[in-house]
Amino acid sequence: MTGGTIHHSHKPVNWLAEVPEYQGILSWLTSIDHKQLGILYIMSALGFLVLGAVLGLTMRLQLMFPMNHLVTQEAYNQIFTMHGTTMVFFVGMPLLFGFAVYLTPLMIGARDMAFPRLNSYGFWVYLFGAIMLFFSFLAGGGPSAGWFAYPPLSEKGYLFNNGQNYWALSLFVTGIGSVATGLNLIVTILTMRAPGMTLKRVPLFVWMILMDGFLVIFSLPALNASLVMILFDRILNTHFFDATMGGSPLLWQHFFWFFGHPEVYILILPGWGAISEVIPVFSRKLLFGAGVMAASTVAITFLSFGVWVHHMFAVGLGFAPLYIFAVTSLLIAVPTGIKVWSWLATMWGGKLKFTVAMLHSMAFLIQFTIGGLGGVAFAVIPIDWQLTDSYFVVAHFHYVLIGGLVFSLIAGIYYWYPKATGRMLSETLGKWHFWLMIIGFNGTFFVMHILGILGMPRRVWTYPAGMPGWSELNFFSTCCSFVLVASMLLFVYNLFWSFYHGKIAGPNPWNAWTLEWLAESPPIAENFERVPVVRSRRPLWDLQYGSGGDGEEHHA
Ligand code: HEM
Ligand SMILES: [Cu+2]
Repeated sequence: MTGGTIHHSHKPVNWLAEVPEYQGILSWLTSIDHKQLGILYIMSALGFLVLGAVLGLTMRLQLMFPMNHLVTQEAYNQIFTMHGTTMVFFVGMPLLFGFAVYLTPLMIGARDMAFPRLNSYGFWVYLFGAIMLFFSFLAGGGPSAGWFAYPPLSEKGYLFNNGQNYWALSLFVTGIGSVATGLNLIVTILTMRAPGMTLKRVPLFVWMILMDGFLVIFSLPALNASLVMILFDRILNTHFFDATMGGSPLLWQHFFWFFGHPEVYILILPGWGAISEVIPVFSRKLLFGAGVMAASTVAITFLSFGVWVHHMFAVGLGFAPLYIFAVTSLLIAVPTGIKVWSWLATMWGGKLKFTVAMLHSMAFLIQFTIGGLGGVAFAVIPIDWQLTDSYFVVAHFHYVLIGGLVFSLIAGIYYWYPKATGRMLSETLGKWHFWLMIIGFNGTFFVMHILGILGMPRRVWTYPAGMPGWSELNFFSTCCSFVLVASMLLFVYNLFWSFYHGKIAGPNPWNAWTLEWLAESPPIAENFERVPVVRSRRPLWDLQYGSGGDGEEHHA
């Protein structure tokens, strides 16, 4: 049951493993509780992260020396395709949905999502789709046309094994789950908020999840439509993307990037949301310019549907579209820049507390800015023409995806782990993890900017000896990638170790002020005994010290 009933009978438990409703594997397999589903999403995303990292490490090992023969060329193609697809669709998407479905009801004072069964449907459909893609290895070989699968390469004439069919079917299935979950999040946020929680008072994280929901429901159908078309081309001999029969490979690129560009914002928005909760709490100040922050998210949501052609500057579209899309792409830097300044201004003059969550947030700020500046560089057409499909691109999107998305959501895990499990993560292990990750990540990917400028193309299986700097930089990058993977293993170890041995957290270990910290850790089955009337953007502060309206003058 959702809504209505309130548990009066429960005994307080302060550790996830003791929650009676969650015991036994069946309780997890059949759950429609948003908290369990959130944890399932996050755990499976972390599982796929390990898989994806193994693939990444294999590529780095292959590229460690010139003329290396660790894997074959065909295997390398499958590996980078599976790596990119896994990271974007089976790590990034479930990780953000995990945070969204776990936290949204708690943060708005609701008992569950609007449609709890649809919520469980979304998760299982995603997991089924993801496993189906890996099944392709048992059915004749993985896909090998890259994560954006441009025709004609992805057409049957060039790739006749079944991998590409699995690829299209798998993403089609997970796409259905994503749209279901996106809708569910929108309806939940619009209709299930606690009394008094106006849209102006929802935490920034929730606001960004609302925008994320809109991005999901408007962009993923475009991908799914094009996936059906490529499947028809491959299986039913239609010719949507076949130029020799009057079709257009460019059409695929338009469809794919109409989805693909918003997708990068789908991936990064929850990270921004997490940062917007973590930085204020560990600066002991309300978020600076929260209204502007919300407005700039809306602006980015709209703009992100109008920039897709910047992925196609090199295909020969003529100058008018190039100029238009260069300008819209540069425009996105404005609201994004506003966000970075807001986070900095929140820290400015605050009482900073350098917890591991805060450290990851600060690293996010620097690394995401580097990634973002790389993006601005690509919006400048001549620079794009020079650097497109070089390792500069690989550097750029890993700075956004790891430096931005992964760092910020790890900050979120350190911050909310006590809420979900009832125990604190070890800060000592966390600091080791943090510094190893900083060294490993920047060492691996920063030098790729230089490799790109020196002319190394992306998606190459090997390279000749004696190219300027290539051997040294590739060797260095691979060594650092081992440090990166070691740091991730330490993090996973911390997750398990702290689950059994971490300090008991209590409801509000960070002295934060949003509603999820009112619930017990872990929260009871329907989240709250009683939700207070919300009078400002910091309801827990109001409970403690009385309400001061919506002003931002109070510094805790
Ligand atoms: C252990 C960490 C990682 C390592 C060592 C790594 C390494 C690499 C390398 C070497 C490539 C270039 C392949 C080539 O062009 O030949 C690549 C591509 C890519 N990576 Fe990663 N990566 C890591 C983590 C991630 C993460 C966390 C994400 C996203 C969340 C990601 C997303 C991608 C994407 C989308 C591609 C493009 C694949 C394609 O061209 O089809 N990577 N990665
Ligand atoms: Cu883009």
